[in-house]
Amino acid sequence: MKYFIKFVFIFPLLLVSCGGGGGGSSDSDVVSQEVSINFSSNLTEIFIHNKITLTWSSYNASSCNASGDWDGLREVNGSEEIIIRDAKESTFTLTCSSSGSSEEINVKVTSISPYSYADHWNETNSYIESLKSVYKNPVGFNQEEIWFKTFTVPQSNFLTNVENTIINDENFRGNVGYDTWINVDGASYHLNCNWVPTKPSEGGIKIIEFSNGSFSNFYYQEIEGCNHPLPIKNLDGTFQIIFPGHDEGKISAGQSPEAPSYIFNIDTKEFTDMEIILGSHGQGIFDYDLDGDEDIITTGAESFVNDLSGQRLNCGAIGILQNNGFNDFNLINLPMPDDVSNPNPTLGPQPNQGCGGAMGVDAYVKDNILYVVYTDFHSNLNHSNKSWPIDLEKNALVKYDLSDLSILDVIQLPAPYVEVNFEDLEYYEESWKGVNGKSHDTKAQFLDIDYDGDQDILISNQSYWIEKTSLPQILINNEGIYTDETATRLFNWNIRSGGLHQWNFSDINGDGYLDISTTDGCGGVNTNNFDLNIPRNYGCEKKVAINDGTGHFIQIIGPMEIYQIFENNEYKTGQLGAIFALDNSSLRWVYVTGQGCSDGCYADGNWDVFVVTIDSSLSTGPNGIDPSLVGEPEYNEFFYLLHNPKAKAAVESGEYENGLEHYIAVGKQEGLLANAKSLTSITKEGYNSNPQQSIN
Ligand SMILES: [Ca+2]
Ligand SMILES: [Ca+2]
Ligand SMILES: [Ca+2]
Ligand SMILES: [Ca+2]
Repeated sequence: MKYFIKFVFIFPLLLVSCGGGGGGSSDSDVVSQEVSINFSSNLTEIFIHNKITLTWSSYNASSCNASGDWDGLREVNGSEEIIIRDAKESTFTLTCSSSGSSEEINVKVTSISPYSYADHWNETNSYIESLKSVYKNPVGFNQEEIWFKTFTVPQSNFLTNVENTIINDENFRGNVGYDTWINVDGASYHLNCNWVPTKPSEGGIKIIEFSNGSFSNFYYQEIEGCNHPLPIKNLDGTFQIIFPGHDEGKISAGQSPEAPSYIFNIDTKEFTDMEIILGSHGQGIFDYDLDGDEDIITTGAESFVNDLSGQRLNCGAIGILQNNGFNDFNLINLPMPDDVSNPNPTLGPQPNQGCGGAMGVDAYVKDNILYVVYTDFHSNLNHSNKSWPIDLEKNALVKYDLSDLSILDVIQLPAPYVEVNFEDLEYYEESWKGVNGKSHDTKAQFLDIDYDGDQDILISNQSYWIEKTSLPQILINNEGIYTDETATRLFNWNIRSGGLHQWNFSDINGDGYLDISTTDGCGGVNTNNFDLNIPRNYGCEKKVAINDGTGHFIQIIGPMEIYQIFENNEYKTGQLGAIFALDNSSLRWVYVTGQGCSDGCYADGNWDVFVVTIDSSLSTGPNGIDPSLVGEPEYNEFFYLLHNPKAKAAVESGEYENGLEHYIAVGKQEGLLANAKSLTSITKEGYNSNPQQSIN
């Protein structure tokens, strides 16, 4: 749009006499010497902080004057660049005159603010305050208003559409299982698998396919049980999607929680029983033999590690599934420290005989050493003279010689965050003493999250006592010494959510640094013992948090944004929870619930597929906006506010509405750092599987 409002003032023509002298008159030429102006702006609508160029030329004018939103004398012809800082309609007036004529033109330019803020802080804060009022221990990390206001993506940016699908399995449900996704050839596959509490062999695999952003297929396979889909990448760029067997539903029936593993063929869309029986509670993806084909390390490769009933007397519970091609895996048993096989299992547990175990595991290989992190680590409980003593209930890092898998070193990791920092934790049950401990540590991952060149470790800590918590413990590697920096690295972070068995790393805001998306159920805030009016969706473990580039994470999207409650979309028990995917920079969540079904019931074949999207891709400015809209493409709001305390103070005092406004006004001139790029190096080549470590 262009606004040209032209005011032309016509003065009576002046008769100009010339020639002749004396008092005599002579014929005069009457020449039109009216002043006229051309005056325009190259842009008439801009985002604030952007530049316009005003250009003008005049005829017959002896001078020009600017007024309105600029002022002062101007040349009779010229151009000028102007940056408009505020959101408003500006009027630039140019008046050019000669002694007898004048013209004035107004040019109008509209400048708009790109900022929009989440408006549910008061609601969120009331939940935080309610929890604080009844809980003895912290309810979250760094939950101040500034972090919520300046980063949370507004609920109004989310759109929910509903599709329908048919699933003929009366036992279909979402728990207990976790999820991830994979993007292949323009399609993305939202992946989930589950087992069902107290019900043996009633699990399912769900794969929801989107093709070019549209819902296209739902693939479903009834299985005994599984809890983590594992998409692994081959050297040639193809993927295999593995669903390792795991069925805790069998425990209540007195059975071992093992189940067959499945593989999904993306080309044929077929599921195949891999004929590998596992009790795979926790796993990691890594390249064991450095051949470019990703391999898997898993717990429960012989039996379920929590099964200390005396059934499992020989060792080999930790397995590496070495990838030799599609559905072609070689199982390598990995010894744990102080494992001693029982030569005659029929005799039962014997002193100094038996095996260790773990609930979560991850690995990487460097310089012919295999590094393995074990959570809920326990070496042989019958061993009286251990070679590798580690305190009970701690997590551990074990180094193996890659050539013969002999143990080189065992390092005790810092205790789970909650065990060190929280009061009055209780054991979930007696059998966890000495084994899982008070914190059930379900997942581990090696990742260089602070981009300093060494592998840091994330461990999921879950505690199930009255003040149920879950959080990703962050252990930063300083020259081989691991330090717990959880509390100073998580922001706008609720820990009173469901469990935390799974997260994924991908670059959600397009700055090259890996961000985290967490996922688990919606068991959520434990309000059974208190009269708290907190909606169930607040307690869902569905977070998206961005990395500042040095390993700090701030939640920008959580369950209150994803699960927007409206009629017929109330949160329902048993539904398939929101599965996140990042697909060509667009974010999407999919969840499935029974059509016309109220809480706790199951649909008769007819299911609603809820598809939640955001109306734009996310970037590094305030609330996920693109900072190039205000002319600062490299700017990172989280980095800036976190690392420049005076900028944060200026925003908290209300002097600036966000860090970016402070940067533009004063910070840039003062040389304040606006991102981590000069401090860290990103090696995208090191990112492998999608999405576990992906740059999309
Ligand atoms: Ca390999
Ligand atoms: Ca533990
Ligand atoms: Ca590091
Ligand atoms: Ca990022």
